[in-house]
Amino acid sequence: MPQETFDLVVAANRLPVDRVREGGRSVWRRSPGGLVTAMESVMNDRDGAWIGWSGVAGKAPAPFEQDGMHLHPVALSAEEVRDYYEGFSNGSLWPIYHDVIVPASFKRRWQAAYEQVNRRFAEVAAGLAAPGATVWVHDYQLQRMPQFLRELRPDVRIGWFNHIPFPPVELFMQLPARDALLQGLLGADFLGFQRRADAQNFLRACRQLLADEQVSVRGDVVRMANGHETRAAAVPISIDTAAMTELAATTAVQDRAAEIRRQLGNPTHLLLGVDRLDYTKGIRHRLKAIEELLREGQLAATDTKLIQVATPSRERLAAYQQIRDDVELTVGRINGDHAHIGAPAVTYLHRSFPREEMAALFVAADVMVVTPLRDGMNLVAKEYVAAHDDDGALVLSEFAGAATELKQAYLCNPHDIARTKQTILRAIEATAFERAPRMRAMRRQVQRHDVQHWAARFLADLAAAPGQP
Ligand code: ADQ
Repeated sequence: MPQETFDLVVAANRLPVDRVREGGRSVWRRSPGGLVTAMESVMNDRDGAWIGWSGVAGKAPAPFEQDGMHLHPVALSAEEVRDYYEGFSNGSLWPIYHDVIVPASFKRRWQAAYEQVNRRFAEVAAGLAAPGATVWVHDYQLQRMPQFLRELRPDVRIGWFNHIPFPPVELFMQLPARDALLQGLLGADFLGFQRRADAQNFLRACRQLLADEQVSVRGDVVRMANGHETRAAAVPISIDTAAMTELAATTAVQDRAAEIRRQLGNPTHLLLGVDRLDYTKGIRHRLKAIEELLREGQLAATDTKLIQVATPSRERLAAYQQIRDDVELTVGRINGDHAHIGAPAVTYLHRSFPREEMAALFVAADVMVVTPLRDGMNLVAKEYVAAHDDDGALVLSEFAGAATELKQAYLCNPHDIARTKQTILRAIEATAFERAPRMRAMRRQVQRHDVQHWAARFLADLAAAPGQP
């Protein structure tokens, strides 16, 4: 029997579901997050399939349906998880694409596995795409896939979206696979980036590194020797704003927010940090600023509290074990110096929470502190703006993609601890009169530019891209 084909195929490293145990048996549960919500509505409209890794090494489970989406698992062996995912994706690409906050490592074995897995994704997509279908590829783990897919299926429209920054050419050049990565992406018709600066970095890399390949760049379009054209532009991602605002307004979430504040002794100022425990997120810099403010007496632990949620992430990699140790040591020291019995200065939570609890935290916090050293976008900043009322404040790093959109935030350079301290103090001390217009302007921005708008714009740009000669 011929395989069923689809008009829209989404490819991402992970499927939008996790395998969890429920009542003694193993079931699939939809992973949280705006991307899944956004793609779900697009996919239901267009009868789409999603291909990705299930999260478990070994044989791939059979295709299945979940929430109206056709899910097609791609198998990864344990070695491929080590070499393609932990190695090339997170040991080579992730540091280079985030300003080399930690040094990048390169291994030829990793590069070979990356090629192999990207080729497999392309083969699965080629088998599932209907004639003339649209294939939407996601993120830095799949940069070789567009070229492989174009070779197999010249008839399909291929788009790729980069969730993380695209580095300046001086850093990108360090990658031994640099030409292959660019050629891989040029298999697509349209490339979406978080910021204009990211698209510009990509175009500059093509101009500088592929000149000998008869590749020419005009405006935001790259033309290959065979005439195929690829357009690169900014399409900033967002959140399901209406859903977050609605959830935050429910009695259950409002009551829980009040309870959180009560449990902390009703502090005058409640600060909040929410990040994946990643060295790019600037958690150490944030803690250092707050520790100094407490030590100098500019903040008092009796009336100012910080909740830091640090979601477990990539725990098998040494750099992630290191950042966890550093953060936990610092939290321990701050509490040792400033906590009172039953009243920690920093409440540190190293686990995942349901959406309702996250919303309650956003509602409860007077000041949201988002201080990445480099971040593609940062959805947490947008979630806070959507969830909190007018009497809130967002401290936001200039190095988060969100800073180009949320201009009314209290912007800071997290490397500059002295100024970051001043910015945090300003946000804490701001009057309701100063805060309200900033919060309203930012909320309007995320209402107008929500994740549904993002997905529609990406697909429209992909459909309109020049593509084949
Ligand atoms: P991430 O680096 O994962 O994403 P981010 O944009 O902050 O970062 O998104 C994290 C999401 O996870 C948010 O929706 C947040 O609410 C949720 N979350 C965090 N901690 C949680 C916890 N403990 N429990 C439950 N939920 C939690 C990458 C890029 C970003 C880019 C996104 C989307 O690194 O720059 O914004 O993709 O493109």
